[in-house]
Amino acid sequence: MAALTESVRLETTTSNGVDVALVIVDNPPVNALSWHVRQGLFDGVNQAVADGARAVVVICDGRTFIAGADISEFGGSAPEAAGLPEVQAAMEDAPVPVIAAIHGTALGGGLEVALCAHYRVAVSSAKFGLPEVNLGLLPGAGGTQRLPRLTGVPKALEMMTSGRHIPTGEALECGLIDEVVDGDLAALRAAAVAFAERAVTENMPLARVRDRNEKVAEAKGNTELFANFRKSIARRTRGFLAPEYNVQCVEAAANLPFEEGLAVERKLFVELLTGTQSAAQRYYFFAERAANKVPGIDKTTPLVDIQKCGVLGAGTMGGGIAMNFANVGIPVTIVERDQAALDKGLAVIRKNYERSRTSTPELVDQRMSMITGSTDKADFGDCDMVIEAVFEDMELKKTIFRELDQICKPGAIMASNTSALDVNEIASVTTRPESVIGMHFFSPANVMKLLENVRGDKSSDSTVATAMAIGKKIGKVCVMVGVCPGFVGNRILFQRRIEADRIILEGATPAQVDRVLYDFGFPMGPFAMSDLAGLDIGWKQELSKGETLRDLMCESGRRGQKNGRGYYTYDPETRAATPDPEVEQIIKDFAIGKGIEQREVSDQEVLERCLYPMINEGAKILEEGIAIRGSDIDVTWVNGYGWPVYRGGPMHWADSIGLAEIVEKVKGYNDSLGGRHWEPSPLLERLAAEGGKLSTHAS
Ligand code: T1G
Ligand code: NAD
Repeated sequence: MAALTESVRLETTTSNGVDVALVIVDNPPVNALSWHVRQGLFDGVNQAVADGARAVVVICDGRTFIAGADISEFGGSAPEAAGLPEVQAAMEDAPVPVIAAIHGTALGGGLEVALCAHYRVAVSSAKFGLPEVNLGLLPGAGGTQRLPRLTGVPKALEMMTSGRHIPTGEALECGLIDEVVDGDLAALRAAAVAFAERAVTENMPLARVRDRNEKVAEAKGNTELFANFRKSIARRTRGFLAPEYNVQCVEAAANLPFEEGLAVERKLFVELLTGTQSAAQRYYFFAERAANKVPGIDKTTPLVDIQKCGVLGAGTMGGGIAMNFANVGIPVTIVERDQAALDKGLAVIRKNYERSRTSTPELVDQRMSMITGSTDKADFGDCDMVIEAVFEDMELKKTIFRELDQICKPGAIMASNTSALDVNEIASVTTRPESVIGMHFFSPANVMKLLENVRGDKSSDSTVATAMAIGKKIGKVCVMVGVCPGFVGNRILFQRRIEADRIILEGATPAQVDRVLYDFGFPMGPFAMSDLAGLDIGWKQELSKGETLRDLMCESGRRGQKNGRGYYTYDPETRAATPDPEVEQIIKDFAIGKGIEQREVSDQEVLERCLYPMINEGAKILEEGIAIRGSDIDVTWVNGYGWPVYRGGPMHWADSIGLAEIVEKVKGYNDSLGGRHWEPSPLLERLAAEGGKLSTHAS
């Protein structure tokens, strides 16, 4: 055994007289292609050949094969080392068979390395993908030219623009791998060495993927194929640059010789790598992983073992929350106040399962069998965690928590799904506030990835750690926040709403505001969102006196999408939204009644007045320590409120504009418009003065 670099070693073994060299990568946590890995691979393959090995196996220690280039090295100053193309040439042009032995995830540059082996062997649990598009990139080490040569063009297009990790069965079927092994790393090693021996004894060809053109030839000049594919992903990839660049590379693979295709790939890769979108998406990659980390909480913090969960309230949120636990095999008891409400709630859950794309009758029954309905809270007695999702009313929630305090077993976690109420006040009515925490899911709770965990003043480390761990287990992106009205997400949303409601009184139209935010990258603007949620949430006809625009909208019979009339009118067939001149008149009259002058409002002003108060509020949230770090605010808004990930999030975006510019504008609007939301955050001013950043600020 010879150590080549700090993370790669060379071992040799003999299999029935055939000398096989193993180049072994060991670079935890995910064997990323850091400089010393690339150098080690290069040295390893060359030395193995020089030492007379009859075959070479490239394999990794730890939990996975190479999961890609080392993203943390991008834009950094890693020491000089062999480049990936050199490593790949050493493998591809080796005079002996090179076998890639894959377990865990072969992703990005890792799969591109494997594609330069002559053969690929994998364990049955392995996954394969080129997810660079999720980083605003494309496979920059030949993957765009080699993958379609193995899988064919349609498969490569789908994999590269979705970033999907495909399982072994699919990989074998599409020709990506040559052999599957059941078992662990040791079984993989043995199988790869046996395959290498066979490759030698049976004189198997040194098949270079780059030379296999038959599958790409099928798509040569087929402009319709690419046009149809572009159409099929247009909606999902709106605003992103990388998906189109990936398609252009596959087009080059179909229409150009390998080397020319490689040149197209290189050019487009560098364009993306040096652009703002990939910088934002790479920032976001690490931001999402950082959000998992709560200071003072680590692997030694005791967790409550959630074997059974309870949900109180089977309404809009309760039902979705229950599905999350059932989906990961945790039995759920869901309790409603009466049988009718329970039956209605369970019926909605079943319908949601039935209409999901991946559902089968067996799966629906299996999931429903994990959910037990009841109208008796005493059935929460054996639950390890109970999540309350009843009406947003403090007195009701306090009554509920007093009852849960009596019912729940010692050590059980009692969580509230409140969207804005004071978790400390709710906890204060129990004898065990240390076991109380906010777990704020987003609607629809079985779909939205974000989970805002709200730490009360008395929530214990164990309660906090358990909420983060169980959140990850049910597939959520968790952010830990402190107690304040609206927590992080809604509190920032409120600021945008204030200005959106104000600017339409000054002459901007709801459609203009929505278009500006839609073009910015949000799935929809605030007024279309109101129409979707319903204009009458919390509105009481008997109390309505036409004092607010919302009163006037509701008094005019508008309820939003649900009755086809809101800020827009909705086509009953297509649901298409059309701006409603009557609404614009209602707004104008209301504004004039308030003595507010109408004027031309520019799109830039709309953008600044909707987004800058959000940034200012984010800084205030950091000042108050409600968020642990600036990037958590970005994770909240990207996952919970549709902030376009290719802009990183409100904090990253503010940094990209420059905080001095933001402060100057905030002060300007504070002078001209006023309102607490325009009072500049001292932290924002300080960071602007010091050249600091919001996204990397930690409270
Ligand atoms: N580079 C650097 N660090 C990485 C990394 C990478 N590629 N992948 C993961 N990490 C770190 C991560 O930050 C975390 O650190 C720890 O590893 C565990 O990750 C030329 C240009 C492999 C499926 O996009 O999808 O190749 O927080 O918490 O949930 O064409 O990580 O513990 O300090 O996510 O088990 C393409 C990215 C790169 C794959 C494991 N590859 N990684 O998931 O663990 S671009 C990717 C993942 C490229 C070439 C191009 C996932 C995972 P820390 P984790 P996990
Ligand atoms: P909902 O009105 O759809 O459902 C509430 C359910 O609670 C109803 O089915 C009701 O019968 C039940 N309920 C009321 N009192 C009860 C009691 N004493 N015992 C048992 N069940 C009882 O409301 P929702 O939208 O699901 O909201 C629930 C909670 O989640 C609220 O605190 C809300 O603020 C929060 N929330 C809502 C959303 C959203 O978008 N709807 C998002 C995040 C958080």
